[in-house]
Amino acid sequence: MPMKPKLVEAFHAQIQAEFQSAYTYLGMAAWFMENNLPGFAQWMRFQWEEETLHAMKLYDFLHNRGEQVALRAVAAPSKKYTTAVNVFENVRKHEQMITKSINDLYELALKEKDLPSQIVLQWFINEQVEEEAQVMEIIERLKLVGSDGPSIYLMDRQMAERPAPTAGA
Ligand code: OFO
Repeated sequence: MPMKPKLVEAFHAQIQAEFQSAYTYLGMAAWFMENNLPGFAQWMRFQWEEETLHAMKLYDFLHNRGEQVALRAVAAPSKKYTTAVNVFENVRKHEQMITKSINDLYELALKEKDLPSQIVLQWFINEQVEEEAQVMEIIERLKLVGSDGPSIYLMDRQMAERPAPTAGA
């Protein structure tokens, strides 16, 4: 069954938002590299991959529904960060915005009575809960560590242990 044009448009906007997330996190990976925190940089690179997988999940969904995929431009990410906590505060703000856009998209799928869209978006609703919780945990740990060099070094090594994302992530 074809999707309503308004819903397709909203999916296009969400694909753009996921690619924007990916690009933003790739910019943050570069900042961490430049600030001698390779573990955090690796974590961000995996986050870039994960966001790309999110975008592709929506991309494939539209294609499987017989709809066209219209890719939109993504903006250059900011690199004006001050500290690791500041980077993750920006991630938190960004993810809260993404959560809102996923929730709005789900509301629209409900309104349009599009059941397959609702199901695919339920996965994203759960994912956003996880993403926000994960970022909050990192912020809390960073605040605990403060400016203690050896603790930052240790945390950087732990961040590097994050496994590579998979399509189900
Ligand atoms: Fe796609 O979850 Fe973050 O943005």
